[in-house]
Amino acid sequence: MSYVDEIYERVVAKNPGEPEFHQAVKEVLDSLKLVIDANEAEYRKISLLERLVEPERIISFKVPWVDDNGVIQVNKAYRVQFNSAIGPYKGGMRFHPSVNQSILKFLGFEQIFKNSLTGLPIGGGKGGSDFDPKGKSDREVMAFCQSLMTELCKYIGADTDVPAGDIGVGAREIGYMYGQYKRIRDLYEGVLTGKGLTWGGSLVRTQATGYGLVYIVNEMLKDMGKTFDGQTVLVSGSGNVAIYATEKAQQLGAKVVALSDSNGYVYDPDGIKLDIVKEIKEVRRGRIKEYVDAVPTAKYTEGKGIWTIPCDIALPCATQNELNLDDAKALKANGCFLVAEGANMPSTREATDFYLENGMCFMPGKAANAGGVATSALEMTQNSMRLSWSFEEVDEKLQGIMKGIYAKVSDAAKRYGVEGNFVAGANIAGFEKVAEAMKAQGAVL
Ligand code: NDP
Ligand code: 2IT
Repeated sequence: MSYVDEIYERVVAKNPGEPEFHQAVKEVLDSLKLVIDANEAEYRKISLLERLVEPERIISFKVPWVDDNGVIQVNKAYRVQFNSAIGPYKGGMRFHPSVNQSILKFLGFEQIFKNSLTGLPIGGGKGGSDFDPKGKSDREVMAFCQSLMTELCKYIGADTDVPAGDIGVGAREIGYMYGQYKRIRDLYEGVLTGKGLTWGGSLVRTQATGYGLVYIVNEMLKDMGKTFDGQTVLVSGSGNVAIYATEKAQQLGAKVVALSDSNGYVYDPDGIKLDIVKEIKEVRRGRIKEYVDAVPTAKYTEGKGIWTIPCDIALPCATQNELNLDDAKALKANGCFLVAEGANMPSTREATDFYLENGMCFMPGKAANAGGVATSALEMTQNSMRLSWSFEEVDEKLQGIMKGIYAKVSDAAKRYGVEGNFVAGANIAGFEKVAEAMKAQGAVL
């Protein structure tokens, strides 16, 4: 059996009941076959893959907090410190009822390669809780965040592990967690990113993931002799990534016709009016169906189905496995030629294989959504230097980073004889840097 297959079997056997983690490992290992087969003896000798698929540390803890009725609630929280070969653990915190160890391990594993692709010195980590911020009062969210940080603050630090936002964690949650960290540790340091602009945050961080996604798609389009101008675009989700992907795509002349949430999707053939979406989602914390109250010519449909709308470009920006084989087929049948992932692993493996086998241009999340964490790393840099850069300065750096990622990903695919396969390109290019660092540092991780 090949080294890669052997490791995958071992991962499945040793991590039972963790399907998302198995899925993420399989995708990466399948791509790495090309590299590993060429260097098998060397990698086997240092047990590189055994070490790569095992998190350095998982902290799992209970978060008790008091709700508005005076009742004590208990949630589970985790921080997966996956790999620190190239820098301190870096990755978001997700608050969603579906959160479990499998999901956080898949996200932490992906983050290793994504962070490597940015070219910045950040290792891979992820955390979160099964706490659901939906429908909670600000005071309840504060109580939860403070209780979580009372425990988490023992394990993180500006040079150790730097969490940020993800699903269910935005500026409000980062603020409450940061305040509690500072209070307990008595350190005013860049321990979290995505902070508010008056207390150490970076300009462009809010927009970074969505903007970065559109910047890398722009590079892909350039190579095909196309531009965003006049393209019809579907964006799933209506949270942080979806909103700013829509904003930048519109600025570049695209027509974004749909957005969604976990209840359903809106279709606006005239083009989504983003100021209305921002008011609903960022101010009122409402649902996407409220869009049709303000825009009666738009249509709201309950349930899945967004991928059946005809488009040129699809940008899944909600959550893992939101786009399956049937969705991929529907996209292709209706004229979609390019898919780029704002979310982490939104396409199932079958959908991904379909894009690649049917001539669709596809950029996987670990490359396409790396602009968020890259800008987080720029926030860390500014915090260390104790200064802040202008919007234009950060945006320019972000554009440079996304161009760099596209170049690395396409180059790695070419080097290994799979030109245009950006799944292989992203996994290989991300892996190469981490593997070299692990080799150099010896049997410490
Ligand atoms: P938000 O919480 O701001 O928004 C999440 C959006 O996705 C909401 O519209 C939400 O709908 C929808 N969604 C979440 N879970 C589900 C589900 N199970 N089924 C259907 N829809 C769902 O999160 P972000 O925009 O920050 O994150 C979106 C994706 O992007 C995630 O995969 C995240 O890991 C990834 N990402 C985020 C980065 C960041 O900087 N924020 C960076 C890189 C990747 P509803 O309100 O109904 O739950
Ligand atoms: O998935 C991701 O890359 C994020 N949620 C952002 C992580 C970060 O540290 O900014």
